[in-house]
Amino acid sequence: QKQDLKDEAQVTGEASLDTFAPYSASIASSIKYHAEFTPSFSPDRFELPKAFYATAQSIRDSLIINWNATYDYYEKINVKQAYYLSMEYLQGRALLNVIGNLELTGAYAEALKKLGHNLEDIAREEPDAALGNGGLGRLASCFLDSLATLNYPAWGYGLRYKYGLFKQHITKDGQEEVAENWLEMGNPWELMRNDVSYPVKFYGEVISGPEGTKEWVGGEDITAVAYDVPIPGYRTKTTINLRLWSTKVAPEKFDLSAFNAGDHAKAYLAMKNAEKICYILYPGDESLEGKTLRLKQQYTLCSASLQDIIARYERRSGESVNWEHFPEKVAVQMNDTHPTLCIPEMIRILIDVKGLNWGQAWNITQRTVAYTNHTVLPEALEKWSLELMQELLPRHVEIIRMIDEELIQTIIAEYGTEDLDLLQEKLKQMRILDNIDCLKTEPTAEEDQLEEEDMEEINEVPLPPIIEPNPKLPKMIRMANLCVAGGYAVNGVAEIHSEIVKNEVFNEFYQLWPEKFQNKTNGVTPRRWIRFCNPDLSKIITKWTASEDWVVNTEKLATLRKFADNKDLQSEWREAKRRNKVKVASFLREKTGYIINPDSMFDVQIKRIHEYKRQLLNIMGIVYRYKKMKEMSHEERIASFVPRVCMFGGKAFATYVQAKRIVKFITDVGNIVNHDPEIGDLLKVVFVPDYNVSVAEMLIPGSELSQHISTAGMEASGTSNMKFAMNGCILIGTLDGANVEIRQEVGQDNFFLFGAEAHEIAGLRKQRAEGKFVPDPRFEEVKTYVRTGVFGPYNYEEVMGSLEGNEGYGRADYFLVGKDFSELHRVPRKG
Ligand code: GL9
Repeated sequence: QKQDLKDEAQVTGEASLDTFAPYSASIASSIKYHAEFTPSFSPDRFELPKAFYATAQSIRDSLIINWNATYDYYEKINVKQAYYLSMEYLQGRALLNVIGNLELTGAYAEALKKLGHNLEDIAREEPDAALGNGGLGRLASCFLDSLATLNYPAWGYGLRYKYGLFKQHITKDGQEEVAENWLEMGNPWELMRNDVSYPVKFYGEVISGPEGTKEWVGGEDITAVAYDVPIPGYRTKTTINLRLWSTKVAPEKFDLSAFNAGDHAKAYLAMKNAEKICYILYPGDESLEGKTLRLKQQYTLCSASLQDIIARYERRSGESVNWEHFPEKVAVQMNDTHPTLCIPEMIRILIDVKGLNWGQAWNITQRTVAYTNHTVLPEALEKWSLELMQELLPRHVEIIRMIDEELIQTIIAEYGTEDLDLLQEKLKQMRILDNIDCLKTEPTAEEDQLEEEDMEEINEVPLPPIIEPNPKLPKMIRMANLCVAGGYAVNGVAEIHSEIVKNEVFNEFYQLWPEKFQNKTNGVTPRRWIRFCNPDLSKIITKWTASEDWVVNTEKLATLRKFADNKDLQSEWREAKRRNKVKVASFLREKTGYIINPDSMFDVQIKRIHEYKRQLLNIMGIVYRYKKMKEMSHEERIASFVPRVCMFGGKAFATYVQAKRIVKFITDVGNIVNHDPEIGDLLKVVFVPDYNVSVAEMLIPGSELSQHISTAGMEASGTSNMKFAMNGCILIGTLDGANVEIRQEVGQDNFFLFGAEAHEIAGLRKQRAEGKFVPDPRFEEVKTYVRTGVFGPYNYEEVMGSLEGNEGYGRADYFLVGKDFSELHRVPRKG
């Protein structure tokens, strides 16, 4: 009965002091204990930020207990484990999630009250852990929460960047990037494992041993050290692990004699070289130094994680290690192509360290690894220069060559050599090595080991036709092709995207291995994205569905359907939305100084700033609306428009010049519109600075209309679309990514659909390029208006020009803003 009471209090959030008394007293004393005995701050005052750190440390004890129990259990039953390898995790804050998952929110609120603090203030003190750029990283974090909640034996592996995604300041010049030192005051959620570290090698050379064995020697050795972040599930003891690697110099590499001789710089060099690998998330890779660092990061993640996974497999196997059974105990999922080096690294360890032969290692790897594709943008499909890879990872290049050779043989076996043109075309599309001769000039390592008669058999397979490499073009390694060839499964992240993956991006591979291709539509954790970020709505859902089951099983939300017309539900729903909007208004006032009316419609577009996501389409529509308002009398305006606040949030990649111009354009429009006395509350345009996970948790519950308006076919899935839908917000969008499935689920009447469809895009671009497309006159009107300088002295020529066929502005309206604009202009009427 006590448990029931506690649950009830959790749900309503209106628990009396009595309910939590037994818990809150011990929690308060634990917090006080940590403030005193885990000291990272002076002893005298119990204030922020110290109060946050002590609070986090107090709950960490429970996490450790559950982490250990989960680990011991998996160890004992020797379960098959899934490993998610990702260069990015966009975790956000942890405190409310941890205490919420452990169902201790009310107890913590009480305990902190006793100590003179407020839980919300304490929670706000935590810096966002932003080890990711956007949707791809946030997806990884949502998966971890869901895996723990559903009791899956799974771990995440990643890198512990010292600086996460930059902080965004909005100045008069637009976006400015500032380093994000999230670890400055320490990270209470991580457990450093001094006893879990692995050597990672770069450069050096490969020497052949007597029996065809290979040894990779010399070069630069660093050490990767494990930091574990416990990931608790909701209402379960299961606490899984996010293992993040940090890099340091291998102990024997610190040059003590150089230091003693006074050459301090030399002595530090090795140390700095090792440490800088984990300095920042996504170092700019335009320079060779940047590229090298990024490749070192990727290899560090793959090498350390695989050594760890393989060591665990051996330990759990006990006396008899049978490598054939490895895929029955281990699955490695690659989050995009960033961890592709897992494939050659697994093969390297199995052959060079564990003594398996090529056939065994290649087969085991292919049964263990799988790949998720997250984008169809050609510029995002990773390629690495052979030269750089050869220098940094010479042994891996040998292995990649052998995989390429295997693939060539498969292609020849499939298509034969009769139709040479066909074969050439297939090889050109599918090979891993691009612009590199595929003639087997030397016997491969495996062939070296073969008996003569086996060799004869191999020689019966005709040699592939020669495609002369073009010496003027760079020799490249295509990582996605390596993933498809090396893995047992390839998935897209929404139905429409997976179709594009099969029918366009990897069509040749789909024809060869249709069975590998799958769809796994993205998802988001309903704990963070409803239950904890929107407690008011959660109470309503729980009340009307008469259970809390929806928190772990979102299908239960459908129960609400039968009450959709119920007036009481509707008014409760509206009140909750209004309270969330008031919070948004006060947040915006604090961050931007703009005062907005919570009774306006809140229209929100929050996501990375990218041309394909078309923030430009949205702002051009807003400018049109503004111009029409200005042309009307006061009475007409009031009668014609619903008061609306248009919010934008998102970061532009630091070197993406056009995206930064768009940020500047939006803020300039806001600057004029928001100070226009004729317009008043009818229209406000607000750019929310420094958009991150925590900002999303606040904005989404208070939104009414959200924009998901990418050029059809270009947004693989999107995940904020799901979060908005879950918080009772209407979507406006194109038939792209997961919008398609959301629209099916919520019904056509609850989704504002517009824009060209994916299958029309290529044709429309062609028309556009041939000058056959006549833009909507209203679109021309907006461009002309912007060019008059109404929004200030900034030169918008590059932005407007990109929407036209003008020379010098790149691809003329490649994203078809001018095409879809005509469907967006419609002015909503009252009623
Ligand atoms: C992305 C896609 O663009 C999104 O549509 C998708 O929802 C997510 C998760 O699958 O992956 N791919 C990608 O490279 N990013 C995505 O958001 N980019 C960033 O994370 C910055």
